Amino acid sequence: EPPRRGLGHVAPRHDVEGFVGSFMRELNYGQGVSLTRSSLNDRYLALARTVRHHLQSRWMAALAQQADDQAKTVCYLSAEFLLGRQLDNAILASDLDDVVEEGLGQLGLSLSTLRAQEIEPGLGNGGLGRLAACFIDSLATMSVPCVGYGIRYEYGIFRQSFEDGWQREDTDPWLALGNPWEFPHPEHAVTVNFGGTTEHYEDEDGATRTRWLPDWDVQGVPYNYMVPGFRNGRVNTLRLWSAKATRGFNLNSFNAGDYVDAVRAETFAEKISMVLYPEDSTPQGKELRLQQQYFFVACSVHNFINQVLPSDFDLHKLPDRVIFQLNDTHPVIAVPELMRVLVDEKGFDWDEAWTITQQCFAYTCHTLLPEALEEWSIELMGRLLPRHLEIIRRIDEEFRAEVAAAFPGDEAMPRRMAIVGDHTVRMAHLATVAGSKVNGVAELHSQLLRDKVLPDFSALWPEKFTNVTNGVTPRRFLRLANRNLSSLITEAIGPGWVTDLDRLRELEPFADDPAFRERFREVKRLNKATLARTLQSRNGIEMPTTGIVDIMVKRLHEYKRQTLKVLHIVSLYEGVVSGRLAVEDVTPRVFAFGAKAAPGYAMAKQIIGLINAVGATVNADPRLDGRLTVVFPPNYDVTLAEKLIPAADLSEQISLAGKEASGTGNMKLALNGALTIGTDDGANIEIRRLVGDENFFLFGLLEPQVEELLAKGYDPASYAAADPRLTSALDLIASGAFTGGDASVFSGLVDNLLHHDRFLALADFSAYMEAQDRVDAAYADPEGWTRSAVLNVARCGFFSSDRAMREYIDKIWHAQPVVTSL
Ligand code: 26M
Repeated sequence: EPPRRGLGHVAPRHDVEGFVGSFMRELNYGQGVSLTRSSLNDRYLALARTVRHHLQSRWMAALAQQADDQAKTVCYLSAEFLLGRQLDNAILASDLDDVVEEGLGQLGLSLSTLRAQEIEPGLGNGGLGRLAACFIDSLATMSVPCVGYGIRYEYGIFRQSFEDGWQREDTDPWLALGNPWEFPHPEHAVTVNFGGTTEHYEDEDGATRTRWLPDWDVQGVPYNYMVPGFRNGRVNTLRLWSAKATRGFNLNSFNAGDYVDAVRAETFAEKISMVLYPEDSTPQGKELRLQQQYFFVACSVHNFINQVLPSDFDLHKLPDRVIFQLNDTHPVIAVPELMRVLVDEKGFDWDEAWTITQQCFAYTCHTLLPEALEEWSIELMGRLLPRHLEIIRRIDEEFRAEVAAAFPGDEAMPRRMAIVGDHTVRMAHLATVAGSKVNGVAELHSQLLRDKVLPDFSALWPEKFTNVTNGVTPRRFLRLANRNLSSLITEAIGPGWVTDLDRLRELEPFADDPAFRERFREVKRLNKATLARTLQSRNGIEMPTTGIVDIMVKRLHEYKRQTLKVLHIVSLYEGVVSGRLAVEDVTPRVFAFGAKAAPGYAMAKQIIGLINAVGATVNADPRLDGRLTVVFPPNYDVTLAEKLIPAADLSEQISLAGKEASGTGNMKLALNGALTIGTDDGANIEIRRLVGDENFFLFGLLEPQVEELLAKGYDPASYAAADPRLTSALDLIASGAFTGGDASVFSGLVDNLLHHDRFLALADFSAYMEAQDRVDAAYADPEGWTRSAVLNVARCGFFSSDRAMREYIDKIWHAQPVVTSL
């Protein structure tokens, strides 16, 4: 039925009175409670729904317009979207800050109390998932049509707590109190097939075709989320899929009519979207994980082709209307899926379908660690997705023939480059062969990707490889997370930086203005005080607010080298207790860690135990005069990041050169005025180039030196022997000084460092200590330090995810912004 007037919806009132009325209606009729009897959660839900109305009205307009525009849509396929809390972002995007503050005030409610009630959707592990969230924010702000496609995990990343300093994991029932931000559409559920066999048959024209005779299926129910642009009237969609058992669950291997088995089958199907896998490297090849990947990708491809595009759309023109961006290899099964849809379902010739498919995909790689490259066993792939395996084999055969033709006589080449290996399907190879473009996420990473990870492919198709350095959204990570600094910046240069971050350059002259610098320091002091209050109420942690706030927040991984940070702390501690260092000479510092370890990663969990053990000892030792404090709040997440980052003076980015693809926390910290102590790795390199050597503390081996050292044979013990501070620090840990005298607790960890040390922590120790001395010296000059900090802010506009999206659009997607009428 056509709408009777206008756009078919009413817009909510954008004033205090309208807000209060709407809020009270949501409370009374949405939640069914009076204001006086309402719980905190009632009030939060009513507020969220009230704010939501303002976005919904624009959302409906944007969707209507998109259909008219026939614009190219970016379909961002990602197994993870680490969104963070939604309320503040929605208020900011719809320019309701003042209205909400004032309206709640009239009702005697406080926004800060209500916002604390929101549980963040932790639908990602770390960098890759958070990047996806930043990208869709930027695309909405730039009015580029985009659908984010992913999984609505019932349980997000695990909740971390510490028991005697050891990590413990609990589930994350983030949906338990209700989710006001999602719109389920069970009427648009998509059927996803699994298992069974394939069958060849002759069609009416006598052509041989294939059909898949699957064994079981599940339904994918879409849940839509609004992705609002910053005050531009644009709202894009994030569509997350939830698995639901098919009505009259069709699992042939179960006995028909067996009621109890049927119910068991239901939980079997719904397991698919139950939980996020908590590994962010070293994939385990688990069957359920492959089910997740195919599940969301099949739903997404089907949704775009059959539900988003008009029903009469000519699929030969598909590349004009869509680009599927593969966020790492996790969604790469979309490639054979699109081939299957075009060839088996829509009747395309193979070659025609392949030409279309290749234009519709592009692939972003996020790693360099060989153990992180996904491979699936052929046996599993054949059992779960028999038709897809056939398609992959044909792609592989044709590709190997192409390689053989391009490099005649080189027999090793087609074997090395094969998609289907002896026992596994190599997903990165499939993504590279299928994608129109392949990109790394920082300059060094893209170069190493070409030279080290996929050298044969870059020889064959040099023009396929490109770089887009990552970025972060300035809305969430500066404007919202650091309101104090945002106000100061806006006072100085106006508000335009929020959507044009290069304009932060205009701050440069203020670095030389002593009054501005004093105000900048005041901002840091306020942010430190806020952090201290947060840690106190969140975890009962006592955090001093003077001295350097030195922050290392990221997943726990050996290559990121949290151990190197610990060795620095232990060495300072050992220096004071042994009398080598006078306590008055120790610069006061708060060392703040945030890190989750994958539950199965034993060494990472040991390192967490070590950080906590060292922290407990150091914090309690009166000989340090309170100058060194270790804080390690459990369960680092986006919400906590938003408190830690604005308070930071020093950003620790100390991965072994050549291992961190990019890093994005490094960008967030620099943008918030922290100076970086870092290696020549990932986006650190670009940060240093932009902010200037004199405003960055560089240390450590360069990537080629790492290669060289490993090639000639690395002996970590010799480095320990050569630096007495390192010997003493390792001895102190090994002695049991941090474990009540029990020397056995960390002996494995220390042995590993002395005899293996895969990531060369000991080789970089002396250089790191020397760089930390430079940090202390610089901090002793507050004016010089602040000048550097201001210049870090002024020169990091490049790291906006708006810029990253601009580059994807120009180099890879060739999409266009659409004009939205407010
Ligand atoms: C794979 C298989 C099974 C279970 C989980 C995974 C998996 C999940 C996430 C593997 C890797 C995952 O993420 C990798 C990641 O976060 N990489 C980071 O990406 C960031 C954004 O590009 C970069 O800034 C970081 O340097 C890079 O480590």
